[in-house]
Amino acid sequence: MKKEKFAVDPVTEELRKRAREMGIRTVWDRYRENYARSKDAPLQATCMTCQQGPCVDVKTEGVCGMKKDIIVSKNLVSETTIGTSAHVGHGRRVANILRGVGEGTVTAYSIKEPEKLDRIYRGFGLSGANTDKKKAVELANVILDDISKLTGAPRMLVYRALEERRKLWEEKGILINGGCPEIMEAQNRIAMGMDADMENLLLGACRLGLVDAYCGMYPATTIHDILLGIPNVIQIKTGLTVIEADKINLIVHGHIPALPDAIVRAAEEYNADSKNSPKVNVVGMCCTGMEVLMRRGVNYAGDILQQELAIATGAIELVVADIQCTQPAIVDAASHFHTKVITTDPMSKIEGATHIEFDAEKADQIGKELVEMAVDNYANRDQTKAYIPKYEPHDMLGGFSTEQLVAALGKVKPEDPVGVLVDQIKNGNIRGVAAVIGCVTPRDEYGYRTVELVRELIRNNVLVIFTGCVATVASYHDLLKPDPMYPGVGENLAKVMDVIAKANGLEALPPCIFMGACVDNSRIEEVLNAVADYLKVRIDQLPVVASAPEYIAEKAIPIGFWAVSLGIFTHLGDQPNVAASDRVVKWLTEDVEKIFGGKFYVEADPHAAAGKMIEVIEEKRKALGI
Ligand code: BF8
Repeated sequence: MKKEKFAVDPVTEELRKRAREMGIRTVWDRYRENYARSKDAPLQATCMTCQQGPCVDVKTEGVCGMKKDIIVSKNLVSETTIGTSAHVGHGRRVANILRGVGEGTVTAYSIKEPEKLDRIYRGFGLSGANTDKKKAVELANVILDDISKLTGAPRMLVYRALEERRKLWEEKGILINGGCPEIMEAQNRIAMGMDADMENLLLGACRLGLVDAYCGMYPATTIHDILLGIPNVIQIKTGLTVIEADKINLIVHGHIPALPDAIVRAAEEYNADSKNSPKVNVVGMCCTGMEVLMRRGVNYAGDILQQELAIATGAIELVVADIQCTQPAIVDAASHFHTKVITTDPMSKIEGATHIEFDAEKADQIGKELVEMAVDNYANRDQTKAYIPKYEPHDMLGGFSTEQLVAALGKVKPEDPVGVLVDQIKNGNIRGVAAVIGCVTPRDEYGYRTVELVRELIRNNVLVIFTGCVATVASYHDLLKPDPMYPGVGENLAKVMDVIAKANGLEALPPCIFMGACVDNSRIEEVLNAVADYLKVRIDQLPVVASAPEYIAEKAIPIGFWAVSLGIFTHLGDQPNVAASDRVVKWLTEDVEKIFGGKFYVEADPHAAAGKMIEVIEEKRKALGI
């Protein structure tokens, strides 16, 4: 059968062309140039950390005698540490905001979800606080203690991970202490003349995966929910054409939704005044965009690859970036227009951008200032240079927090919501669950890997759960658009979705379920834990797989190690930089399975990857006797 050509999002294509014509360099241009120069780089084992070297493209051992396998493992630990630090830094920032809200120094946010606060507070074994504010302070202090303490497992891990996993991690020697000491020791073990045991190093990477989850992602999701609201089903639009030619366009970009929330409020206030015209159009980008999409229904302009393209519309007044995934090149793109780029975090400045530091105690004031700045900058827009392709944005239904998912299932069977999902997995209407997460890559046609992979999974009745930028491209191919015909969805899966939709008064569910930003991978573990607990089996026995078909950020590496340590078969579209060592590749893709029940699997071709993931799901079903 002749394969149909993959249809790339036409808006992205059109704006790439425009960027080229205007001399605006995009990620695709830089990718081509750099990759052309270093296409063999992924095969190299290079150590740059001591002055005996650098030992470049080591064939057997470095000057110090470190074997190639160790260099490769050490570099992987280094990359994992960076990714982990990013998420722990995120957790720390929002824990400080929660504490400020509790202490009364931060007034721009409030406890929006006292029930969730109380649930987590009690889940942590805390008691005695008689007000929400006191609970907030205590909870924030415990989370900050989890991040900093020298000994003892983080309370979040003890609370969230299943006991069986915690015991296994302890037995295998990877049960972690506080987040920062773990990160420090990870750096320590890769110093010159330190850890030269491949398995020990790679188990160290697994440790970092746990740090990322329980000192980074979980704290972030939990606190975002408590302060900004637990997401509920919400309808939004996605795509670069949510940028509107006749409006003042302000992009919120990065990962932490605190300042964006204040910006959205300030924009609403500005727009409510009938004297003010044109109106301000706040749109989202990367994971910050997903956070405000989930909770505030803010339309989503684009993912990591599209940041220059958004600016190339010539219709962006302001880009406000907090942390992570901001390509410094947006400053160059902005220099072609009137667009101003604002950085807001002291660890994430960009040369050529304006830095306005975020201070939670002044969030409302800063939010207003930024909206005013966008309004003022509109006067500088050259309308002859503004260009937005003539395509409608895409519909997307998001907002599936764990709580929302359980509530939706509860409408089918109030006394047993998890049982609804479990029954459908057991009877085979849902063959299994695939968590498809992570970024988008410039390596091949935009979105090709994700979209083709997911189409194949849902056609085979595998329920796909999304977090992160991969959901963007999925939405451009209507994989997040509710459609009662359930196009492309396997008949049995479609029937299940339809029953759940109808029970909730919805016309349809989307073909895939969007659970939020990358930190919201924590929500996925909550769902898996609930299902494993219900069935009284281990996570590694469930017909569940994970995939990061287009991962690019370092943060994906610890997430991958966490998934594998949870016992999940984890597909990566690209291999991390480990190809120079067959031993390391074998450990990651085979040996680790004997320890935790999960392993990595690398495959760039989405059809082959989907086939393998379905095969694993079927094997697990067989082993469970379902
Ligand atoms: O935080 S924004 S490019 S790193 S997926 Fe990937 Fe996108 Fe970055 Fe995950 Ni979220």
